[in-house]
Parts: sequence; structure tokens; C-alpha cells
Amino acid sequence: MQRITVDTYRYKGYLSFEDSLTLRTVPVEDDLIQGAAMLSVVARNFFKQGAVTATKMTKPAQAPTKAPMIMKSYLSHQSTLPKLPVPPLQQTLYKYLLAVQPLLSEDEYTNTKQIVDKFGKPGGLGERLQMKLWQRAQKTESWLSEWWLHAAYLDIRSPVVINSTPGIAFPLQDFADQKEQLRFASKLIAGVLDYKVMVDSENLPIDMMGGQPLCMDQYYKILSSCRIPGPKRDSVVVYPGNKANAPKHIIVIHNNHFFTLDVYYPSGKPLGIDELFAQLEKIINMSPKRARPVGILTTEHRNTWGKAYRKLKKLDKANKKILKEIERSIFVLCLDEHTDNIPLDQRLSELACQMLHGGGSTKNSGNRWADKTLQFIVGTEGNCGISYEHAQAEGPPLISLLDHSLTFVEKVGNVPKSAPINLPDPKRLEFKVNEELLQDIEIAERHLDMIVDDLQVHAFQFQPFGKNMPKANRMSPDAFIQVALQLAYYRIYSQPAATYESASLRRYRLGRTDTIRSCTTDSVNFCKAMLNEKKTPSEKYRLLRKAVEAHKTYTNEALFGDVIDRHLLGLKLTAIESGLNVPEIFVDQAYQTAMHFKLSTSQVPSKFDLVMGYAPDVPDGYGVCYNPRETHTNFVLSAFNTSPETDAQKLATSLAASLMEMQQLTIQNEGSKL
Ligand code: COA
Ligand code: HC5
Repeated sequence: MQRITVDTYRYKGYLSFEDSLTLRTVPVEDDLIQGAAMLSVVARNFFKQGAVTATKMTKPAQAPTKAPMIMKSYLSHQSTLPKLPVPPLQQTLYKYLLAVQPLLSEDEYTNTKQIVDKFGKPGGLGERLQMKLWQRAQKTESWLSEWWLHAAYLDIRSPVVINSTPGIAFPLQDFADQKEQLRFASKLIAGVLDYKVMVDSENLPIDMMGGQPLCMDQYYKILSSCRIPGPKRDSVVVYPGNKANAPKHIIVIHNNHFFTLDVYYPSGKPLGIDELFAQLEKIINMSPKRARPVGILTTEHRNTWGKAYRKLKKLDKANKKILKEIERSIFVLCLDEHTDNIPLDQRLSELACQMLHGGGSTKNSGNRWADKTLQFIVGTEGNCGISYEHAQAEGPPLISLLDHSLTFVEKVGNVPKSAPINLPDPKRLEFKVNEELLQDIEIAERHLDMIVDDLQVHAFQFQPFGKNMPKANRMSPDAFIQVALQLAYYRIYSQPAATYESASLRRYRLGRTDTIRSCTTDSVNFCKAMLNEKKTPSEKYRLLRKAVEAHKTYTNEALFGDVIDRHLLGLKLTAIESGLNVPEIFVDQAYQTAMHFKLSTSQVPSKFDLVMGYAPDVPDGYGVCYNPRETHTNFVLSAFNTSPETDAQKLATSLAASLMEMQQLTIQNEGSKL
């Protein structure tokens, strides 16, 4: 009896069967896809084989469920999640051609099509790589997660600051004096420790999307964790809070001085807000003057920092201990000093910059440890937020922690003062440095200042409407914003750009992200129509809805791991790991163009009015991060000054104009719905 195994999953009302190589799609009734046994019958009929076993990979999307799911332990939940599938080869090649078409000339496209066809021909290189990748998927929890951690983070040698590490600014606080700054910081620490109870007891509410539980793995990696520089590849360490000898301290940095602050009593009880406040006050008094900024070394190119790290470690046993103390700490708290008086209209951008890079060597950039996964920043003027090293987690787990901690801060309000218990002073951590390291620090300061000078950041609140307007008109707000961005870019450059938007793969075990390619033939058709005076409003509106719909469809496919970017990366890495030459499809100019993301975007929604951003992905591109809220949207746009072609302010103006025009068009065609 011949037995074949097929992976099955549902694709827009059709059921797709795939053995490792072929994809065939048949229309099915909903009741036919209940259960693996029934799937096997469908598959057997379809393949006309004697025996077929079918594994159902994903469920059709359901209505979103808001109620959080509580499981006994996240570990038992993890094992119930499906594994990330390997998309069918022919499907990926087909979608790849669709994706590159709007970015290429006709000749380039014809050439690329030939290369792709050759790669995908029966018995060709593509099929051989696909088979190997499929085998890897059978053997591992996730065929992608480790590769992604290395390729997207730990192998990258450029400084983590701005290039990889995002900054998140809280709504401006109103601190009348330093006591208020410290009081806010104390409440924030208490709020995070309150959240940590859920993390340590593995009792976090399970996130849901489209009715499906999401992978929670990243939540257990954001506290007590750190990145460590390596000679060629960095590494990450995590010290779980529910293990023996779990860390009980945080690091506080003030005026570039480092301190260890124990945040639990020996009994295991967390310090109260008053105790934390008293300890922070001691730290302020113990560090009245700026120290040499050893922390700025962490902002260097990774190889340079790696060398300095080893020098620091070798120079003195105390240094080795300090490094370990920082790496193990639950998180870092940076108490920032005064920033200049910034005009009101630039305050939001300046705030975003403070979270992204600290403002430069003369400001707060030395008051950091950039390798630390989680750094809270609390500034004297109410300027607060976080900087998070990205290797371990995407934005959403961080936002969950922030939403909880900021709600905690709001709820505790003004705590009645109790007589603080006399606690031992926080321990000062003083690095020993020699001449060579002093020089390294100076060079790191210069390099960081170049990074700071080169980055344009334009943060703004788009106020005329938020998610409400597209929703009232039956459009996805995210798709609406992405199409507006396409129009904003096209208006300036008269051509489209390869665009990256993050899509969560957390539906799958150890899932991170895949790419939504927001530049589609439909988005380009819409942009062209908008700039064409001969087109009628109704024609423009029809194309707008088509572009929005195309984006939503791409998004839904991405959330099921059914798009092209991670799959192509997987095929490329399979070739490299098999000792083969990099296949022609990846050397082709079209692939370089498709991977040169001039628009690097992501949506990170939150309960609080957070403002978040990061740098562009390429020297001549833009970073665009947004937090869509019901009646407005916070945007942070970034670009590099060294690129004569880009201008964050100009893109922001064009974006706001595009959003307004799209609203007008919608009102004209739908009537006045907000
Ligand atoms: N009509 C009316 N309402 C609609 C609609 C329509 N056609 N389409 C969507 N909506 C509603 C949704 O129900 C939702 O409602 P809510 O605000 O009450 O929750 C809201 O509009 C937002 O939906 P949408 O704009 O379509 O986006 P999304 O929230 O589904 O997000 C992604 C899309 C891709 C951003 C999201 O799936 C994702 O992957 N997020 C993670 C990204 C990430 O990891 N970023 C950080 C990287 S570090
Ligand atoms: C607090 C907001 C952080 C957003 C960071 C983000 O979007 O990172 C993306 C991660 C990913 O895997 O898609 C990468 N990106 C910055 C290049 C969009």
C-alpha cells in the first residue's frame, strides 16, 4: 500500500494539499474540513492514492475573541500550538513574481521570470531545497526561529542603537521636581514587579488573534535577560524568575554611574514604593556628578564592542562581576538628567530620540546599557519611556508589560507615605578601565554622536481621525494607513518602493514575524490614479478599496505564514547550509531590489498613548512606526541626513495629505461617515 503524507491547510475557501513538493488546491465545503480523518478522505479522493494521511495545519480564521485565556502554564499551552508550515514552493514563486512586478521594468521582469521558472522547474534546485527545508521542519520545533534570531539579530554587526533597538515614549508626565521623578520611577518598578508575578508563575493571560491562541514564548525572555557581544555572532542570556537563584535586583544608572538595587527583601517580598523611593534618592545623592560613560561602549559596532567587552572582562575580576550583575538584572532603570529646553512642536520628536539614542554623548547616551533587553528611562522633565533590545521579542509583549505597569502607576496614585525601613545602601558598580579602554570610550562617544547627528526623527500625532474612519467605512485601518503610505511615497518619488510591514507569526510555535509587502500592483494602480487628473473620484475610490482589500488579503496570508519572505530566506539558508552556491534567484538584481526596503514599517497598538520608532532599514529609506488609536494615530518617521534623497518631515507632510485625501474620497463616495 502506498502511503503519502500531505500537509493541508485552508486558503481562501479552498483546501490546499501539499506533499513536500506539489501544491494542489481544491474547493471544499466547510463541513469537509472538520478533523484529520475527513481530510484524509478528501486528500485520498483528490490524489487518487490508496492511503493518505492528512494533518490539518491551521484553522480558518474566526471572529476575534477578546476574552483572555488563562492556562495553567504557558508551557502546556505552547505545545498545543501548530508548527510553522513550509509554504508550497510553486505558490511562493508565483507570489514572489507578483511582488516584484511593480518594482521592475518589463525587461527586468522577463529576465527574473526566467530565473524563477528555472529555479522552480520539476526536479530542479528549488524542489531539492524545498525538500530539505521540509525535512528540517519535521525535525525542529520551528524551522525558522533560530535562523531568524541569527539572521535578523545576532549576526548583524551594526550598532544595536537605532538600527535594531526601538524606542518607546510614554505620554509626557508632569514632574514638578526630582522627588516626583523618583516617585514615578518607584511606582514603575513596583508595576513591573507586579507583572513579573504573572510571568514567573506562568500565569499570563494567553494573547489571542482571530480566535486563536498565540505563542507566549517571548514574554518569558524580556525580563532578566541580555544580549552579549561576540566576535562574529552575539548571544543572548535569560535568567528565568522562577528558577533557584533567580535575580532579585535591577540596575539603576544615573549620571553614567551604575548601581545595583535589590528590589526584594531576603524573604522574597518586593520592596514597597516608599522603600524604592528612598533607595533611588540615595542613588541620586551618591552620583551628583557625571562619571565617564562606560555604558556608551555598548552602542558601538558589535565587533568593536565585543573587543572592548573582552578587555573589560580581562582587566579586572570586579569588572567581570559587574558585567554579570548587569546581564542578570531584572531590568535597567536610567534616571536621565535635564535635556535642553525644546520648543513645544519638536518635543515629541526629541522625546522619541531620547528613547532611541539618548540624545548624544553630552546628553544621556552614556546613561544606558544598550545590550539590556529592557531599559526604562525616567527623565527629570517627565520625559519617560523604554528602549528595548530587539533580539528576544517583538513589540507586543513589551507593550503588554507597559500597559500593565502604566495602569499600575495610575491606580496607585498618591501613595500615603510610610516611614521607610532602613535598608542597606544600593551597591555602586565601578568599572576599572585602563588607557586603552578610555580611548575606546572616547571613540564610542564620537561614533554615537555621528549616529545621533545622522538620524532625522519626525514624531507627530495625526489628529483628524484614527481607526474610527476606515472602520466606519468597512476598511481595515492598518490597510488604510499602509495604502496612504504608498501614496505618500509615490507622490514624492513618482515610483513605488519595496515596503516591509511586520506581521506576527505568533499563531505558530516560537513564531516571530513575516513580511507584509505593502507595495502591490493594486497599490501602485491606486497611486497612479490619484496623480492622474483625468481619473474620476469614483474610479479613484474603486481603486482605493481594491488596494486596501489587497493589503488585507496579504496580511491575512502573512499571519498564516503563507507569504514569501521567510520562506525564501529558508530556501536560501538551506542552500548555504548544504554548502551550495547561493542560487541565482537570490543573486538576481530583482531580489536585491525586493529586499531593499525603502519603507520599513510596523504597527504597534497600545492601550496608552505611546509614541514609538526606529531607524530606516536602508541608507536611502524611511522607518515608519505607528500606533493607531480610535480617534488619532501616533507616527514616528525616521530617515538619515546623509541620504540626500530622504526627508522625514517631507514624508510626514505627504502622509498627512494622503490620509486626508483618502478620507475626502471616502466621504465623497460613501457619504459622511466618520
Ligand atoms: N471593517 C470594519 N472594521 C475593521 C475592518 C473592516 N473591514 N477590518 C479591520 N477592522 C477592525 C478590526 O476588527 C480591529 O478592531 P479593534 O480596533 O476593535 O480591535 C481594527 O479594525 C484593527 O484592525 P486592522 O487595522 O485590520 O489591523 P490589525 O489590528 O488586525 O493588525 C497587523 C494588523 C498586521 C498589524 C497585526 O495582525 C499584527 O501582525 N500585529 C503585530 C505586528 C508586530 O509584531 N509589530 C511589532 C514588530 S516589533
Ligand atoms: C515598539 C515598536 C517596535 C517595532 C519594532 C519592529 O517593528 O521591528 C520589526 C521586527 C520584525 O521582525 O518585523 C523590524 N522593523 C523595524 C524592520 C520593521
